[in-house]
Amino acid sequence: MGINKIERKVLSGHCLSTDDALFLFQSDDIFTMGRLANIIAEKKNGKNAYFIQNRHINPTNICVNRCKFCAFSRSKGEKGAYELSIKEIIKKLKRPGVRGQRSGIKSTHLSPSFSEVHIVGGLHPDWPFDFYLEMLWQIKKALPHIHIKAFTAVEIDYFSKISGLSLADTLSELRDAGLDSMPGGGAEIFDARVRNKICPEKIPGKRWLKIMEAAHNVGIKTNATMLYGHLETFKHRVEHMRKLRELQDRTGGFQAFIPLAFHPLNTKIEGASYTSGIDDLKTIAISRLFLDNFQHIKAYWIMLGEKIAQLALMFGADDLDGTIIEEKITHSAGALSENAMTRAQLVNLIEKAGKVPVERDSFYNSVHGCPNIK
Ligand code: V47
Ligand code: SF4
Repeated sequence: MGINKIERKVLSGHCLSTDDALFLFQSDDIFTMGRLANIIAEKKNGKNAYFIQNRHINPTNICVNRCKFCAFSRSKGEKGAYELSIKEIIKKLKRPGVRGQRSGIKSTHLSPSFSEVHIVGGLHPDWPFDFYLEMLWQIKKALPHIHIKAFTAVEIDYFSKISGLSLADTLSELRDAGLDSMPGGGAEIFDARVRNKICPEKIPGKRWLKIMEAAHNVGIKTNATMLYGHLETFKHRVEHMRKLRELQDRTGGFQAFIPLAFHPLNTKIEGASYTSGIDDLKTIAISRLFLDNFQHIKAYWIMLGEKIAQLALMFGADDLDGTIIEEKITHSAGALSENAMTRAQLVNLIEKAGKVPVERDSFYNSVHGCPNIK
């Protein structure tokens, strides 16, 4: 096998094998991978690079799991632990946003007209399932036009446990209360041995996949993620993506794949460091080439940093995520990026990468009806 054989496979529209993906991870020829991944990205989405005006909210950092890679979570009563009331969540949603620290973004530059709220948080030991239903219901009542993308598969599993409801009923109740789609967090790395080292309390990979399948079966679209750059090997990454590709073949319910670059600060992963730009770009490119049945690959700029995320648009990614406004999970672990970007900054990054900025809704429809610029 060689990169030329893989190139012929890609150009003739054949699916890459796990051996091909592993070969690419072991290769340093990122320019060939990037060029091929860009060809596939443009076949799927033209020159479009998507972004969304959104806002992140984390209702609580109190979590019973305390994953070793998570610098965001706290135990109940610990210094730094917080809980937001539903009123406080809605107040945040009605406020334009906080200032960027380094870019000098003023809150008045941050558009209040975002279209999506992304809500994930810790597994709170005391909050009942009804609290989450009420949260969704109240947000919909206060801001009916906002799409609610909320709760990782890990939270859904926890809700099913605390409510005593089946997975399908838990998901249906959330959907009926206002849940529009789900993010892709909590997947981490499926390999059981590594998972046991980095997040021993978290649901197994098999359960994560089962919950996503159940969500897709009740009509809830989701994303999928992979946390990389900690203790896993390239083989673990390929196996992780293979399982996602197989589930996507069955349900078609994943919208985007998002490789999440591990951030080491304040975590309990010993000896770990930041990922390299080369590894970030390689992982984006290989995921674009391997996950042929995923329409979108997201370069989450918060974790990649603005500049690598921009380069990722030339390495197979077609989405930068959004304006974010307030980000706690990665910033607790030493993110080097800002907390927020304005719409104009996102448009500028995309244009300078030679792509067409398309402001999207949560289902990748252009909010202006056709590819738009500025
Ligand atoms: O599940 C936690 C990860 C995830 C660290 O679906 C860390 O559109 C790096 O899933 N270093 C939450 N990563 C974020 C997430 C996400 C973000 C943006 C968009 C979408 C989407 C999903 O963050 C967690 C975990 O995998 N995480 N700690 C860390 N130290
Ligand atoms: Fe809790 Fe999620 Fe952090 Fe794990 S990653 S400790 S489940 S908040």
